[in-house]
Amino acid sequence: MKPLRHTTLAIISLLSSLLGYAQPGTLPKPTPRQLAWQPMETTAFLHFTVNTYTDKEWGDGTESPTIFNPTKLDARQWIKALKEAGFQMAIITAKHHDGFCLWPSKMTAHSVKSSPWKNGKGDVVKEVADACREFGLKFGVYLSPWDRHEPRYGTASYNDYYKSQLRELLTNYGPVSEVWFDGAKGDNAKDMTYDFAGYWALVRELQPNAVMFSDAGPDVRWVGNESGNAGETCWSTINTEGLAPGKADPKYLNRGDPTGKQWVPAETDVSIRPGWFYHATEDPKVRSGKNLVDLYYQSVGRNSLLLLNIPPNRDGLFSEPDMASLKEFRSILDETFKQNLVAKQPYLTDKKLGTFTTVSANQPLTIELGGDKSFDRIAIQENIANGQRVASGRVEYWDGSNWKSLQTFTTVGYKRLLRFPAVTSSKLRLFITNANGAVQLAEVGVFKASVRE
Ligand code: FUL
Repeated sequence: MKPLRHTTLAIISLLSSLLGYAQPGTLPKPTPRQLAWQPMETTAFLHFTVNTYTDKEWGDGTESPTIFNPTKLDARQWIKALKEAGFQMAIITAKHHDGFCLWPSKMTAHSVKSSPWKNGKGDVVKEVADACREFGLKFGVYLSPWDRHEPRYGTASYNDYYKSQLRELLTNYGPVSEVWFDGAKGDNAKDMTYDFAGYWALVRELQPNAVMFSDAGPDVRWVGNESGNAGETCWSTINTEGLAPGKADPKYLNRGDPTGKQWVPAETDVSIRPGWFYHATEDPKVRSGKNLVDLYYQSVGRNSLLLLNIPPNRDGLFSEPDMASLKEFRSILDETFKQNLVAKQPYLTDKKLGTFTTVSANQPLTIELGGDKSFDRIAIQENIANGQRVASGRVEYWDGSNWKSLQTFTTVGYKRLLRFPAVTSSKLRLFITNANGAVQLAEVGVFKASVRE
């Protein structure tokens, strides 16, 4: 290598590190399983256990399995409603903190097999997995590490118990696309060192295509709140090297870290109701379809993925208000995004993330609308297969005689959605003002929102 090239590289590297970005060429990239996960956009959580019958959010493990009796349970009703509302995966709480198992685990009697439901012959996990297969949704499992029932909890042998349960869930129900390791643990809980390295190795062995969620990965990270808000700036990268498994500096969960060396995108988990479990008193407090649309903009529209919880009720069904909101949610989104007003532009409107136009910082990209159009939403997407590069940008519109500023934004990543009062114009200009290398712009969409938004 010639000395001059050395110097140039050294300058680029110094500038990149001064700007606080990873250096081109060393940009973290998603694994195939992460790349398959991100475009699902809307996924569902199903919180269901003895709490549904005790009206609690956290059971203490002393609940009798005899209280679990969802006489009208119909997982097909849940998954059909989710399918019609555009959800692409459902994750069931196979075991929550109370330790009650929704499947007949061989490891404990504290499960559906000791309940009156179907005379102890039922299996909620199986019904959900089968319904997901029938309706074409991916299937995921939540298995709480914190277990307030199992006597082995707090001793090393609990790790064997947990791994045996994980093995049951990952071998008996077909493909599993996500495994959720909840980091929650009560203040007065027994001390317990989880063998996360062992749990993760087992998932990789049994379900190599599944992504794993915990507070900080290995594949998917927590967004840092349960209110449905990804960071206005949201990088899919963080640093986890040298930290305990599943740990990261909490300050980066919400917005990520542009200097992060690991690709661990944020998942936004939030409930359609105030609680995670069903409580009849919360029937009037179900989020409206319009409110769910806001959540979509605050999560998917900020480079995250929405994991919306819809808790089945005591009968074992989704309740009417929840069903109505899901329906309204999808019909508003469909109406808003039905027509991309961008006049055909190679690659940018083909709905393929892998075909892109390369844009350098501060080089305007003109977007023609083919005549005057009224619009109030813009969608921008990067080809994340090659990493995340946009740090900031702005959009201008042509008012007939001048370019006028419309919106500024920060990160893009998988998707950035912009919402603003309607303007009428025939063309736009997009500037990437700061980026971590040449930007691979995959999609640009310009839309007029549904009046119901
Ligand atoms: C939390 C749990 O404590 C809640 O009950 C719920 O499962 C939520 C998704 O995660 O950490």
